[in-house]
Amino acid sequence: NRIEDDQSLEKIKKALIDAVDGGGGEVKKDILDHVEYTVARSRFSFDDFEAYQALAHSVRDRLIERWHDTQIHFKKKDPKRIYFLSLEFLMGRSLSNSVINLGIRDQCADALKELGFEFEVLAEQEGDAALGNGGLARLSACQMDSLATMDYPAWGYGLRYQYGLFRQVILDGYQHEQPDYWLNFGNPWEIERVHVTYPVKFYGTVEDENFNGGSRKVWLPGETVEAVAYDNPIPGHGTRNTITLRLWAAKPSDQIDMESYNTGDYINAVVNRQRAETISSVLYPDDRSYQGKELRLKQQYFFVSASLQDIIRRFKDSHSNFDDFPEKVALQLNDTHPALAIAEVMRVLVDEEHLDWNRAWGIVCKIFSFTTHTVLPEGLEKVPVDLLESLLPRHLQIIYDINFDYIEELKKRIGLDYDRLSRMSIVEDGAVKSIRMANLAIVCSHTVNGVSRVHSELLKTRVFKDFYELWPHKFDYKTNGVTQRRWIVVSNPSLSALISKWLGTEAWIRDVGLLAGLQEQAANVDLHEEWRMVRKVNKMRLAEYIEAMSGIKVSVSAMFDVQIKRIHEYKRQLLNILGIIHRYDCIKNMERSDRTKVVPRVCIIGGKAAPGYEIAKKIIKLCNAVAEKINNDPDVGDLLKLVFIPDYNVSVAELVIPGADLSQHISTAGHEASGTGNMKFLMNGCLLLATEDGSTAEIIEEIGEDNMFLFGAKMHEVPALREKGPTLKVPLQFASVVRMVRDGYFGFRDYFESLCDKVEGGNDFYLLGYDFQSYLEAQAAADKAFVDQEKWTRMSILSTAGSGRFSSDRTIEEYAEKTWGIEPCKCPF
Ligand code: GLS
Repeated sequence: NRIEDDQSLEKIKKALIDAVDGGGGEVKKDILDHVEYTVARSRFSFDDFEAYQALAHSVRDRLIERWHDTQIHFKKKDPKRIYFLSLEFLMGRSLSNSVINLGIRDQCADALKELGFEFEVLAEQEGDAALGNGGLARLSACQMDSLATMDYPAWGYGLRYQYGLFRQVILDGYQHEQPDYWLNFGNPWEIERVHVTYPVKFYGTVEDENFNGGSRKVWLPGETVEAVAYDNPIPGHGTRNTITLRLWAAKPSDQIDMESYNTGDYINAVVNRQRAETISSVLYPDDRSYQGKELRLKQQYFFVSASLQDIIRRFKDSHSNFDDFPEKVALQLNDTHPALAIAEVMRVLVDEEHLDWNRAWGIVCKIFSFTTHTVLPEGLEKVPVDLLESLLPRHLQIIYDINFDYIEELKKRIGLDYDRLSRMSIVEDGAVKSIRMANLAIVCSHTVNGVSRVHSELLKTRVFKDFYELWPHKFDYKTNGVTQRRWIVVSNPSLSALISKWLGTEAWIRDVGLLAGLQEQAANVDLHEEWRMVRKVNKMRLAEYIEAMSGIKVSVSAMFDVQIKRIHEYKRQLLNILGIIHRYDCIKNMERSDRTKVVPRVCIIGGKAAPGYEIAKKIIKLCNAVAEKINNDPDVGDLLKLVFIPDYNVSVAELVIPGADLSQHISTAGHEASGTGNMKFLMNGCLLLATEDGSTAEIIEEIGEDNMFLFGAKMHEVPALREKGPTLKVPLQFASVVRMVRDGYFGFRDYFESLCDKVEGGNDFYLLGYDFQSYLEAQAAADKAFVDQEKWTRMSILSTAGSGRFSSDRTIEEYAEKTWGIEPCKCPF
């Protein structure tokens, strides 16, 4: 879309004159200036990408003004601040979100139109910032949006990975991973702070030193790396407040290793320095499992140390007594990944600020809160002691000291119950002696949060039972939420406009409880008509995307049935695929005359498998193999299609969710800590087909069982069912669809054998066979409801209307009031 013809030139010249005259063309002028001076292209000739860059910089200028004002305001007021420490943030694209939150979406679109560009087209030019794996990371991003919107004095801290989550490429149906060098084309949404740097130290030894007649520990580190800040301003909606997400990048330290230079080994000295940069180079793609890798531990400490130096420096700017620290600072540990922060604060207070141990400990116990996001034992991080000892010798000593005091205290409370003491110890004495990061976080935090009510029950009764019995007051939960700004306003503008029209206000964008007002209109035929129209347009958009990406043509009158999330055995994408095979088989065996009764479906599956997770990769291959068969079977036609959407990420979700009729959240009960995809679909009026797991249990309370399709074993039934092993009854249909896969009906017989073995012969840990019958029944109920479009539309409206509780605004308010003890600090306009 290069502007070269004369007519466009004329337009631009006119726009320039308008701009100089101040004729409402401020944004236009800014865009053109950025084309010329930032992008360094002629203002008479620039393409879509360059226009995007110029627009992004114009928006960034406005963000920076607000951001400065906010920071000055926070400094003046000096409120208690929340520091949100997270190793992962899935921000996705920033342009649309920023202009909407700044309230300049229309202005930008108008300016672009005059320049011959379309806002939507430019928005697509932006890459997807994928500095995280899945739900946990996207949750952090949603929570940042809510913190800014609700005027909380907050900072996010994380790592600026050069390579985000890998790109998934599907070749012959198999997943391949390609590096995502997302910074290739620059990133206008960040500001490099070359002067905000801190040294981070590793390795070395700890020595005793005489001090005040006694002795103290001194860490003599062996390696120093520099952390450089990159600030990402996060604008709130309908407020001037714009907060900071500060991400750290590793750079070689300026401290010159004279030894190497003097030995004449100049090249190696430079290469060694460069190695420092690898610390922030790549995001670990494993979701919920940890392998005790040195680089991972280095990343954790690197971001924790830099963040704490920054936080402590800010505190010391206006305070001299560390006893005031808990009044000014709340530190949120997003999962155990930043748990080293606990040992680091102790180290700084004791070794560098020279507080005595007990005083430092008193402070530590007041500042940390911890949220755990898992129920799976393999999700709980353990760090081998050997690794910690070599990388962070002083921290290991500190953790040992904390553990010693704590175990002594514990003995007084629970007596000499050695089994329990050993379970509760921070140090695990096994084949590989390790530090249990979750235990460290629980012992040292004042609050331990779960992410849904069901999750919290599991924490109290199973995962952290011993701790709950000791400290019931520490345990709480804040059900996750997602931001309606991103998940309705940005991704579904037509629905957003429709909601505002029918509620007669846009106030729901900041006060999502107002969505409940749609309930009373749920039977209104005019609303129904408009609602269906919006949904249809979104489905058309999705259908175009599917065709462009896979060549598969799908009919928008079919039911779009979607399951998009990380591929995991417990999430049971395999159950979905086996259900599709069953549907296919039924259609094939049906009398022609009966086929008219079949509700046409487009089944859409998307998600990445961790690169080393073999079974998950086989599930992707199976999905593609089944799709190949079904989509090329003329006998089935539009009655059934299966599409695997490659490289699922935030931007893809923004496109897929508004176009879904039905979405599946079908984890084996008791395995999904919360789930947040279900909330995004719900807000968009998509009906849920789900098990009663994670946050779904709370969704049921809001919209009622009748407005969704529930199935499957309940959480309390699962252990007994597993006990039954091979004697557990499974329906014939299940055996028959698995047989089709085993027999090579979809090809790749040998390759799929181990996948089939996972769900048969007493190995069916996730109970696919047991749940199959009720799954099919729920699917049949969905078909039946879909035929009755009036009923379906009512259910859809009620889903959106009932989604208010699942806004991250509510979650953040709960954290602010109950856990962090912070107040809004609103920057004047
Ligand atoms: C996760 C859980 O698995 C999800 O259930 C949860 O919704 C999410 C956010 O709390 O956190 N834990 C994790 O390690 N990745 C997740 O998505």
